[in-house]
Amino acid sequence: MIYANTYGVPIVAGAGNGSGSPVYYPAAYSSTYSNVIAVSATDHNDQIASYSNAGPQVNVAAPGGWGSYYDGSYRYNGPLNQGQNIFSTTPNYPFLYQTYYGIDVDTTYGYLGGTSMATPHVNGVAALILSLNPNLTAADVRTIIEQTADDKGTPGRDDYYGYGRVNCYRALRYTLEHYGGTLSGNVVLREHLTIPSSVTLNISPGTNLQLQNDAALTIYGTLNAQGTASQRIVIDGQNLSGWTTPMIFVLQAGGASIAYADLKNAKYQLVARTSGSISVDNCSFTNFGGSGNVAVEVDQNEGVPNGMGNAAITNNAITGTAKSGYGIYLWNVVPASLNVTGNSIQDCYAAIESHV
Ligand SMILES: [Ca+2]
Repeated sequence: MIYANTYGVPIVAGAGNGSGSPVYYPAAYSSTYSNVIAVSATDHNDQIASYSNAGPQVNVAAPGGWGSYYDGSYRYNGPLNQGQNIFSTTPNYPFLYQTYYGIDVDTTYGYLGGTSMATPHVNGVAALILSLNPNLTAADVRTIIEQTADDKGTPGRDDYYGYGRVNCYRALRYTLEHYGGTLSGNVVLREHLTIPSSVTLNISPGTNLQLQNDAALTIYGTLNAQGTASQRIVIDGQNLSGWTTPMIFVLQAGGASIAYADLKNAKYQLVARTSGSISVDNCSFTNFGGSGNVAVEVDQNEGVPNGMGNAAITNNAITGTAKSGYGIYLWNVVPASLNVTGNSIQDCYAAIESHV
């Protein structure tokens, strides 16, 4: 534990299947080392499993399954166990549960119940948190998992559920909204993601970001969305319609560097109302058409008194629909420097509307 803690490695351990206290070691080290996460088990009804150990060292609960006792033994795969237990790898040779205890668990893959089955859910969430932000400490990871668990049982932390049953979705949102991180691969966002000041969101080259349910990015911190010529970023608003929710909204002192990205299918695609700096280079903007709609807007925010940083909108391809919408809209803003060059703007009501 000490060695792992020295290197910032989280250790996730099952509380034990002793049906009560105390929490077994090594899970019980969670009260001594901040890299240790002690996991209790919930059953198929999202209630603490009766076999789970409990105690002040429990940090979080996770689905551990239940099994049930009939025909004279514990059953995990029978007709009465449907939906109760946790599918997992098992040994690919006959093993003790089968040969000695006679438990009906399959070789190679099978259903079982226990805090050993609960624990990997938390390992997985910890790994996903670190995949978003590998700079987090093990203590950060534990804090995120605790703070985003769904509280169960008596209100607040308790000795059965710890801070609650682990919630992967909330943990990942919390990670980005408190610590920042990097999106990559295929990402679906179904709720607004707000990046606060002093936090940075990176979007990797090749990322395909789908915004559903009018979700969008609101940036008070920093957005780095820099694709490459061969690995462009796609941000698809899926017909996001509201003006108050542009696909990317850079606010206050936030900043954004966006390059080699294809933005599409939203009424307003990028709106910067910030005293920070923005650069938008080699991007495309399509399907924002409609009267008054805008691909790129730089707009003095009434709440931002100090003008704006540098604004560079260069080498972009902006395509309206049936000569409607504004390509680039500059409104009531005085950037420290303004560079609007090299853009190809077609089929808009106005290519560049400037009220600088
Ligand atoms: Ca509780």
